[in-house]
Amino acid sequence: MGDYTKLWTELGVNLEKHDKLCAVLPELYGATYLTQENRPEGMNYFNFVVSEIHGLRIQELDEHKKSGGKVIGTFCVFVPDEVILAAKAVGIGLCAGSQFWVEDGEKVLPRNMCPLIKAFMGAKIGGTCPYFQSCDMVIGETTCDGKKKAWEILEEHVPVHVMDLPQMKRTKDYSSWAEEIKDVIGKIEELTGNKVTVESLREGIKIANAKRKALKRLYDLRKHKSSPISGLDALLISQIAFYDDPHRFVEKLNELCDELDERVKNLKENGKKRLMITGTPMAVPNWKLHSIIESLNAEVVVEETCTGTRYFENEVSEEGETLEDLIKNLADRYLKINCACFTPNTGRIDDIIRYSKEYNVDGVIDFNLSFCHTYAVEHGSVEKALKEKNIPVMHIETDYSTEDSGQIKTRVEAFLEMI
Ligand code: BJ8
Repeated sequence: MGDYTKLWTELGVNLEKHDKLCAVLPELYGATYLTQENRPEGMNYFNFVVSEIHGLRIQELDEHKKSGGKVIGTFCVFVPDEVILAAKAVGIGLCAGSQFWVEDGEKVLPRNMCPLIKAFMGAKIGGTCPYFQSCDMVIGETTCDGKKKAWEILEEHVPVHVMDLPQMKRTKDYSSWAEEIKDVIGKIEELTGNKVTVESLREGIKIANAKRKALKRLYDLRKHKSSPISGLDALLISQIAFYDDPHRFVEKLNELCDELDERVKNLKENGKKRLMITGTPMAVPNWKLHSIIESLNAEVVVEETCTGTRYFENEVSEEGETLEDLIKNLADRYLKINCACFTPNTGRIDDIIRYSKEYNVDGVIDFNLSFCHTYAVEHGSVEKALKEKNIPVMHIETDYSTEDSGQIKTRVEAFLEMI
């Protein structure tokens, strides 16, 4: 990575602390990713993105801001990217996946809280995330209790708009979610000075759909036995989708998929167990579970998570003549996401069963970030439904630290022997 000290200083990054973060990542990435054998050539682009994670992309955001554009941070796949794109702003997913940020987060949040929330909060209050520092506004949502209350603290550091996500899926909830989308459009228009029109929103929908199509293409390739790409690499691509330039991302991912299309023609079965991961998201650089699994005789072939299928399943209809029509299309698509913050949430169980067949999995690991109660409670229903279909399942609850890695490895090994 080049020297971005001037840029980071302008953004108010805590340079001393940030240096420590920058020292950890290359080592972790090298050990986790660059030791994999037979990686597709197309992964070189994604290697490059990681090598410049706090450099080139931040510079792009800076150039966008200097030419009058705005940057908006988000934390949940319910926040519609389409409206951010329609207002010519740049959306950045800010969910944080490193233990590095947890300590600062714990200065203002209880320790017995989900690491994802502690990490994004720590990234902001410690001033160690240039993406966060680049944001003119962040959009939160009322999903889980932890995030809901975290916005109140975050507001002291950056302007926050909170979308009130319904927690049921009745007809009136669809209308209220459409109203929330209208409200956020107003907020974004105010921030950017750009009007969201039928044309610009339709364009935003097209861009977001292209990203979904490319991710779906990648995931469909993973259905091959054996998968032409490791779970680790697929996870990385999903994580990068949240902050890379969407046009470039789609182009590079489609190039990679072209290469994988060729690969699958000569693929031989590698004898590895095929696993699905379900549950809570894995924000960059949380590669812990995939790395453990793929160090054994197994491969992750699908993630039913928000850094997986929940991010790209179901496109938004581009049909409609009015803004109202397009907003309704957005509300309809977004409320198809099956997050455990909804009650009931039987759609998620149906998804898991469907994916287990489509991806031909030998077993499922239900992954739970510590203290994420909604997913922990839902584990019972996930387990019951999978057992009824004779699909082996195990529950892993963990955080971002590496202290329990040995223990998790032993448990996964035993699970693999059992299946
Ligand atoms: S749609 S999963 S991205 S809320 S922060 S709920 S892990 S305790 S991230 Fe999520 Fe949107 Fe749902 Fe997806 Fe649990 Fe942690 Fe809360 Fe979390």
